[in-house]
Amino acid sequence: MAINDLRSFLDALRRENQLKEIENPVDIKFELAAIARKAEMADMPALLFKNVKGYSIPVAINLISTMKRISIALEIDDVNKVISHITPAFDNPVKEKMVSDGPVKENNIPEEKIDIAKNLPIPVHALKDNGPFISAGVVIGKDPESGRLNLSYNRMQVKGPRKLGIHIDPWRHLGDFYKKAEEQGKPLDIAIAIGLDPAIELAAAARVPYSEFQLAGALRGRPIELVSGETVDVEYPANAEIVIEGRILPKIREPEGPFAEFTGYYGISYKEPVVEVTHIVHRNEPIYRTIYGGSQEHLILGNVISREPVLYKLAKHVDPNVVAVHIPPYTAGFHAIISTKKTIEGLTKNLIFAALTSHINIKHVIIVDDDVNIYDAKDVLWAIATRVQGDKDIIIIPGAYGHWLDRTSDNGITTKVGIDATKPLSKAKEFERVSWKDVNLSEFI
Ligand SMILES: Cc1cc2nc3c(=O)[nH]c(=O)nc-3n(C[C@H](O)[C@H](O)[C@H](O)COP(=O)(O)O)c2cc1C
Ligand SMILES: [Mn+2]
Repeated sequence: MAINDLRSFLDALRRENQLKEIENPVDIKFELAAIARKAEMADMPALLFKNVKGYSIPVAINLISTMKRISIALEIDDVNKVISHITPAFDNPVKEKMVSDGPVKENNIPEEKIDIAKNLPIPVHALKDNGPFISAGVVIGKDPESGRLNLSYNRMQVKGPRKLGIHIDPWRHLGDFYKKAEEQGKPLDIAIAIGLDPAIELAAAARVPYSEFQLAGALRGRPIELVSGETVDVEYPANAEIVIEGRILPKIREPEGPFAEFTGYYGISYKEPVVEVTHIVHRNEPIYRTIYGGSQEHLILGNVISREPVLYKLAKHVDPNVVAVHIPPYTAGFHAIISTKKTIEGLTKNLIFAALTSHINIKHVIIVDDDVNIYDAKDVLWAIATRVQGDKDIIIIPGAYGHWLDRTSDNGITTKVGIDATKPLSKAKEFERVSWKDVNLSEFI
């Protein structure tokens, strides 16, 4: 059956042994996320916590931590085809479809009954996160001028029964809409959609000049169905598990955070806008969805999936013999690794420039030969260990622009480094890798 919501995705993960359902009771504070962290680091399946102490709503996490799970999410049979499936979707948006009703409207919590931390199992994730945060809520806003919709992730700290802090980098589309509303002294209506078709989760992390629902539609090859809000002038997915309606208030800024950042460090506390919650709708037996800060799925969503297609295009442009590219989520998205079938000495250095221009976050580039598995950090480090001479194979470019959250940078001004870990062509014979008979382990062990 086609995947069109969170539950059909969970079914697909279950069928592929990629979901572990946990019946043991867990604490919403620290414990749930700590279990998810250990499980993700140990390459375990996605998790569905069915017994969260004090709540009747289960919590799903680590759903798209790996490319394999993303291939399941997008119903692509070959994990190696994920990036080539996603790339053309960006240029072929599929318009949303309005429907009059949907499962998300099966239940509602009116204003007077809202106490968000009691209504929903919102975890406190890392030990120094400043309280419970909604982290996998896709925020849907509408441009006050053009009326177009926008999707983005914005962490939201629970601050009161109907009050959330919202972290919005001002250059984001949502920041732009909020500025326009604020200039007119008006609040900005939003819907926070939680527990979604993973195509919508993936699209929400991308930056496109049109509604990200249309990118999700392109990924699915059919329009995403939306219903209108009850108390807000914003549309949201008919099949969402839970939607929180509210408005970002004008002219108010309050401290928000810290919260674990994608870099693996704590962010600092910022003065951020505040959301007043007006209404909650949810499906029968809803499922809550969360992402812990700095997780592999946080990185894959924000730093890998939307950047690898650009990296691949630029690398192929410079060197048609490029085999594969990867931005490993475990490097905070700061590394790019490229493998190529080297035929000309020197071109591997040009590949370093290609990677550095693919995204400002790329800080360290590693080029390897095609016998190195770029998805295996051990193999890549081995290539650096055995194929690099520091004086010839490392390029250093100081004073370039990077990400300001890189704590070693000077407000984003950073040093870029390229490592050419390919074998010198002239000595190829001395680099013959040790080879082994091909055996099937399961026949013996
Ligand atoms: C899990 C996750 C959490 C994020 N949290 C925030 C956040 O708190 N504030 C923010 O401005 N961007 C955050 N981002 C980044 C934006 O949501 C993302 O880049 C999105 O594409 C921005 O939307 P826009 O391009 O439509 O402006 C987060 C991304 C992910 C994947
Ligand atoms: Mn956008």
